[in-house]
Amino acid sequence: FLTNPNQLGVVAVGFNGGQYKKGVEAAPMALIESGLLTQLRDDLDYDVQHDDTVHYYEKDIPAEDQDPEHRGMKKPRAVSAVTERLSSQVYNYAKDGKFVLTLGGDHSIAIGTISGTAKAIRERLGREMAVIWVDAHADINIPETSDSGNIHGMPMAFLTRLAREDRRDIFGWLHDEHIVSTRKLVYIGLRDVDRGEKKILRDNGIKAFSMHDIDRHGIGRVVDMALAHIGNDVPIHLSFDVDALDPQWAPSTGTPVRGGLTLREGDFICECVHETGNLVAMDLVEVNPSLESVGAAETIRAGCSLVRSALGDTLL
Ligand code: HAR
Ligand code: MN
Ligand code: MN
Ligand code: MN
Repeated sequence: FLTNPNQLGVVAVGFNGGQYKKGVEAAPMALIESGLLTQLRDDLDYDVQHDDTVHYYEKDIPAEDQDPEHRGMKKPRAVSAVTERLSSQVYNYAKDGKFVLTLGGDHSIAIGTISGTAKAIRERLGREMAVIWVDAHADINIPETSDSGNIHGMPMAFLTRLAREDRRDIFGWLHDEHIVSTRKLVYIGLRDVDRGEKKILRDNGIKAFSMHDIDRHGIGRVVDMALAHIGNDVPIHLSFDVDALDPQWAPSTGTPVRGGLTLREGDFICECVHETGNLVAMDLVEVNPSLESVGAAETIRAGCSLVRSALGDTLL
């Protein structure tokens, strides 16, 4: 086993500083209040470790006037401080062999989660980890290709070292042990990729399955191809942006894009990744309960379903 069976560490990160819409910080509490952790304990027999508070990390975050733009990035010091602390929190669970579930928050938090598991897996198993990134977006802008300056559109660039910064207070804390190889990254569900990002994907030969590929081959073959690219017996970190789902199933998210995955396709991806036995961590991000108030309950329900699927609920 890559993780101790049924040992689950939960990290709740109510952070919204990687983009500009308020509300995504309330998602961890909304997911927990809807019964997610109780279900994992009672129905799935996980030994769930969670301190029952949502971390806003407010005291770590520099005041806005102390955090001017840098290379066009918005709130770079705030995102760096939060993700640095998150990285060690995730690392501490993962180094003990626990499966780490992180509830976001916007997708900038993946800088913290993935760096933390990558480091723990290197130390504990002497292995490089793979990342499956399920999203409408590639989130691999370098600061210079980003139109928005929002860091939730850049996490994979920092995690692969396609973007780097030496100043410690702006992601300079990311060291070799935190980094993921572009060869070990696979995307599923892409349909809104910026021009600069397409070039980055092409130039670096990064494996990506768009909605077009899913229409052509079906979700079953796409997941098989994605897992084949990663290879057998490679630890996997699944980073699931709820906007990968079609807005019909997940309307309450900051940047919805039509033409996405059905909830069943999303659950299917999670089930297949669970079935490999190699999943070591999962992020669920970009649920924003304050957007599309009628759809909030549905979006939360979809998020819970994805997590349960990744943790083995829906398999017989
Ligand atoms: N690509 C755009 C940008 O960089 C939009 C990114 C939207 N990101 C998320 N996460 N919602 O996937 O600003
Ligand atoms: Mn994303
Ligand atoms: Mn997205
Ligand atoms: Mn853009």
